[in-house]
Amino acid sequence: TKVVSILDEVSLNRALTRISYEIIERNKGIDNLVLAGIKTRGVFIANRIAKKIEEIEGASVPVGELDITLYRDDRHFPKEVDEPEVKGQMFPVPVKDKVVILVDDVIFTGRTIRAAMDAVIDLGRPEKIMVASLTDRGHREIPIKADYIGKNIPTSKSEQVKVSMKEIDGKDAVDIIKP
Ligand code: 3GP
Ligand code: 5GP
Ligand code: MG
Repeated sequence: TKVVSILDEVSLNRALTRISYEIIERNKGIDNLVLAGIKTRGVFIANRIAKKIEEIEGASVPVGELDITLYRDDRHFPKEVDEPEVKGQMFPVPVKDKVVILVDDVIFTGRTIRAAMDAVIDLGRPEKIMVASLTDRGHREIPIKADYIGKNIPTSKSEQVKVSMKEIDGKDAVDIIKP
């Protein structure tokens, strides 16, 4: 295997700063915003974006957590037969009439985001749902797009995107693992 560096600590941080500004700009402020981090690394990313938004705007954005795993969780990597489903959620605020931004580290087939949308809609009717992802590796299997993207990473299906975050991996980085 070969490891190719895509983002280092500095460029990863800049990507999240840009996304934070884009979120504020496109929503004309932060009044109605709720961030929904998708476990595991999506939650760390959501919290970092919330911190940046607070630094920029001087007001806080609530962050909720969605736990979405493949319905068979005895395997680390998915097969076609597995479909992501919601295991749990922790939301500090209602989503009714809010702009809910789903936040994840990697968007790939889009199925995780679809499950996350179902979970959010089950909680109440948001005004709007948007998607922010640190990386987009392509290969969508359903018509879902990300509204805010840190880095587009063209990959083959056999490649893997490795996202490391200080909170659990001890460093900030995005790499491609080539088989
Ligand atoms: P995450 O919980 O931070 O997103 O799915 C468990 C972990 O395995 C994920 O961490 C993710 O980083 C990693 N992973 C790598 N490749 C894949 C993949 O193709 N699908 C899924 N679901 N996870 C992957
Ligand atoms: P999707 O449901 O879009 O296929 O996959 C999205 C979820 O699976 C994300 O939460 C992401 O963490 C994980 N995932 C899919 N592909 C990759 C990958 O190549 N690398 C990493 N790190 N995670 C991935
Ligand atoms: Mg993830």
